[in-house]
Amino acid sequence: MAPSTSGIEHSGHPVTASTSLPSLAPVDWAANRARLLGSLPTDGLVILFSGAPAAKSADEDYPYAPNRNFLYVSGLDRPNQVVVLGRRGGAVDGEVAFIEPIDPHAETWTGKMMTPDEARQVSGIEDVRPVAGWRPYVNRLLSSGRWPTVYLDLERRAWAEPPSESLRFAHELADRHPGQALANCYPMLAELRRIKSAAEVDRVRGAVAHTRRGFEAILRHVRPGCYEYELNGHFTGTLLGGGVDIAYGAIVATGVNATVMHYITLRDQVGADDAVLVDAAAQFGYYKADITRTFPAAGRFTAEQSALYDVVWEASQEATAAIRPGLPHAELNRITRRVLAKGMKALGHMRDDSELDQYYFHNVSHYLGLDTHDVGEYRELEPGMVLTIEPGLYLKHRAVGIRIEDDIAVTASGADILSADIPNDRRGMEEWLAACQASRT
Ligand SMILES: [Mn+2]
Repeated sequence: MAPSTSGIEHSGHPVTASTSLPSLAPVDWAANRARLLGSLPTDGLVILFSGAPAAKSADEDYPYAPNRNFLYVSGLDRPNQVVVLGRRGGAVDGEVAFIEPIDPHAETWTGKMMTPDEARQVSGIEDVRPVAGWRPYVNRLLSSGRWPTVYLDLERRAWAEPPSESLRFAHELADRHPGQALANCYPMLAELRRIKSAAEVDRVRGAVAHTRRGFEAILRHVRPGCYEYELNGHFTGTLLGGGVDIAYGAIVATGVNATVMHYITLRDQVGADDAVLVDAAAQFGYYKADITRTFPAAGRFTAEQSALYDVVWEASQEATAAIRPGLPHAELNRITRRVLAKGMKALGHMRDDSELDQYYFHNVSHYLGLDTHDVGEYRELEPGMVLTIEPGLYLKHRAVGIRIEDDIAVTASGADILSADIPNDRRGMEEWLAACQASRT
């Protein structure tokens, strides 16, 4: 059964949004399940968890975000959901979604819960049961001895990370079924998520379109003397006010603050000669954009900012032009470094290429998708990958940081620049800024 887009999918935007805005492309979650099961080395059960909100303080939780690997195989996005998938003879043999049963009392306090029918429609999984039943269900299957391996998403980014639901269950499983083979399906999920379907690419494209509107709100309101948090407010307000979620906490960094990679303080006042760097984006149906633009607070870049901007822009152009299937991902950074070093030497900021590390110290590209820094190993580019190109130069002693970040899908013949509608060259940026300021009411 094909997953529905009938407004049931709670993906962070109203399906009835303005017609000028993109509509939500339906992702075939069932196909993702089939691909995952097909990529497993042995038959068995895959058990994935949506997760639960983390406690913040007193009776308050942090905002809930569904586990992205769970979402990828189900489209489901509510807390305390579990999906159990069976693979036998290399093919799908049994799919069950366990969800919280409707609780009228809970609905009075926190709103409507997902019904079994909604879960079926979103996920394409026909067998939907109350979540309390998932352990007995798995126990029954494992007791039959017919499922050689249990696969869990045992992603672990840091040794000290708090244990995930999967890890806690791995311990339970070893206790209850000590002979049962256990394996980690995270590497297979990460491998699959590298390559996006057309619908997934369209969701990123939609996120980019919403992001553009957020940037326009910033460009309408920026002026010397305004505060970084005001600009963030205009960006966030435009997105949230349109029913669209933000992808990550925005970086709005004026002057020297733009040389801090993850500047999130956002308290400073924009100076008259400042270049303002904004790294901000929307997410659309859980797929994220990741866009950075740098613009002059007073409308025109200074001569020094202009020269640096053009070097960064040239790097972005050359790296983007190189994108094609088969190119080693690391080559993008080599191209970037070559262009940036050449430009910095020509401007007299550097004498030797080795000095570039003082002014450019991140990678030029990462995958983009359900996560901002999307998962998967970096190898040769393949059609269906979505990645960023984001060269930058950061001169603390000159109080200027410039980055240009675009989102690009790799196609069979080269690159589809998803953010092509957002001006990124120096003149285009100044003209866009002027047009936005002129439309200010
Ligand atoms: Mn990025």
